[in-house]
Formats: sequence, C-alpha cells, structure tokens
Amino acid sequence: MQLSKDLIQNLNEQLNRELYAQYFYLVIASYFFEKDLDGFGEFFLKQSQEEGEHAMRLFHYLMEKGAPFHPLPLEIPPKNYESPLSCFQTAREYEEKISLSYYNLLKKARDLGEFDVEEFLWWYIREQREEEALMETWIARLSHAGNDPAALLLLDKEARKLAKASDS
Ligand code: OFO
Repeated sequence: MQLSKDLIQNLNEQLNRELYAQYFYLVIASYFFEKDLDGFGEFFLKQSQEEGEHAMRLFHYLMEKGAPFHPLPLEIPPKNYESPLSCFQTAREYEEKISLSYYNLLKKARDLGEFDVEEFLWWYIREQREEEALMETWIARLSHAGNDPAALLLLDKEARKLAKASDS
C-alpha cells in the first residue's frame, strides 16, 4: 500500500531529526574531547553513530515503501555548554522532543489506519524510552559528582567503558 504524501513528509522530517541528533551529538563529543574528557567524548560519538543508524532505518523504510527521500536543511547545533551536566541536560531535552514527535506521528498513523507505519514506529518509541533513561542516569550521576574533579574523572572512565561495551 502506498503511503500518503503527508506521511511521507512526516517520515522525511523524522529522518532529518535523526540526522540532526547525529550532528548534535558529534558537537557534544567535540566539547568533551576538547576538554580532555575523552570517555564522555567516546560516549557521545557512540550516540552520534547510533542516531545515524536511526536515520538510515527511516531511509530504508522509505525506499522499501517506494516513497521519495526529501533532503531537508540541517540546523547548526549549539556548541557552547556551561558544564558536562548541561551537555546531558540539553541532550535529554532533545530526546524528549524527539519522543514527542514520534508519539504524534504514531497517533496519526493509527488514526489513518496506516498500521504498517505504526508497527515500524514502535521500534523508535522503545529506543527513545531507553535513550531518555540513559541521559537521565548520567544527569543523576553528574549531579551527585557536583564540582568534584576526581568524581568527574571517575565518571569519564565509566562513560568510556559504556561506549566500548556497546561496541562489542
Ligand atoms: Fe534516534 O534516538 Fe534519540 O533521538
């Protein structure tokens, strides 16, 4: 069954949001590398890579459905952050925004009786839940660490471990 023009546009917009997330996390990774917090840098590189994969999943779905890909402009992500904590807070805010956009799209697909699209979108809903929880965990850890540099270095080490573990 062919997708409606409207849904094709919405899926392309989601793809653009995922590409933005990829770009955004690359910028945050650079913030950490430039501060010699390479563990967090690796963590955000990994997140960036995953966002690129999410975009590809949408791309392949459009192709599978015989729907066109619409290139859309990418915004420039912010680069100046006050602290490691504010990086994670900004990332969490973005993830919440993305979750909301998936909820709205899923509702629309359901209302239109586009069950194939709905089924496709559930994967993203679950992924968003995991990502929001992940950002939340790091926000809590960094809040506990406060201004203690030793605690921050310990967390940086943990972040590196996590990035490496999700590689294997
Ligand atoms: Fe693509 O998972 Fe978040 O944004």
